[in-house]
Amino acid sequence: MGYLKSIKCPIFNAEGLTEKDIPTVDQYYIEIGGNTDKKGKYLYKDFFSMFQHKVVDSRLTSVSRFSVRAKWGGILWTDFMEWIGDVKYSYVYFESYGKYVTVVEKEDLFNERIIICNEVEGEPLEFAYGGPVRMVIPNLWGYKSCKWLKRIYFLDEYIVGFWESRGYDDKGLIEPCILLDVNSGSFKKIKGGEVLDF
Ligand SMILES: Nc1nc2c(c(=O)[nH]1)N[C@H]1C(S)=C(S)[C@@H](COP(=O)(O)O)O[C@H]1N2
Ligand SMILES: [Mo]
Repeated sequence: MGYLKSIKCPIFNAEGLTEKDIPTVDQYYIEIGGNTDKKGKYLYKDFFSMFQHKVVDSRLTSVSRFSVRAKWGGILWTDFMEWIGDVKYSYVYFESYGKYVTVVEKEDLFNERIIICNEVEGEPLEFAYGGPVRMVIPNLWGYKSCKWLKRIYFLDEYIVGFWESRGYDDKGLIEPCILLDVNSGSFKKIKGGEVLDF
């Protein structure tokens, strides 16, 4: 059992995806698109071999009032953007292997802990938590962190995402509230913005 499951981290799966709906790791690809000359489909292995593996300690915090801390491993967004190079965009579009879409504003993508994640606490990211590949954007509500990641597009215009079309805020900034700290099992008060620690 992986770390997240062992601490009973909630599992969100709005599109009702099952393991059969996603390709096996040797056929899994990530598609880069939009305003970039790096556009194309990259097989999982080829994609991850282009970057150094890094680990960040951060929290995924859901508008449904929980926050979970973990060591997330994968490709730092800053490293990814360095490879992308010169690109003009205002938004980044993330789409899953299901019907899940979410779009993030450029200014919210400079956080150094944003990661294209394929590992949690040294183990491969489990299917239930978005494996083999998901986004972890700790400075925004969890609905901006797309699981079962398939597409990353650099866009000029905003597209309304899955939860955003159902009333969730388009920017997704974390607001002050009281929530469950999944790691300790206790309720904590947060002051808004990235939850760095309690
Ligand atoms: N593809 C996909 N990504 C998703 C979701 C989803 O339903 N489908 N739920 C989002 C929401 S609302 C949150 S809080 C986090 C939850 O991540 P977890 O299921 O690993 O706890 O994933 C986000 N990414
Ligand atoms: Mo969420």
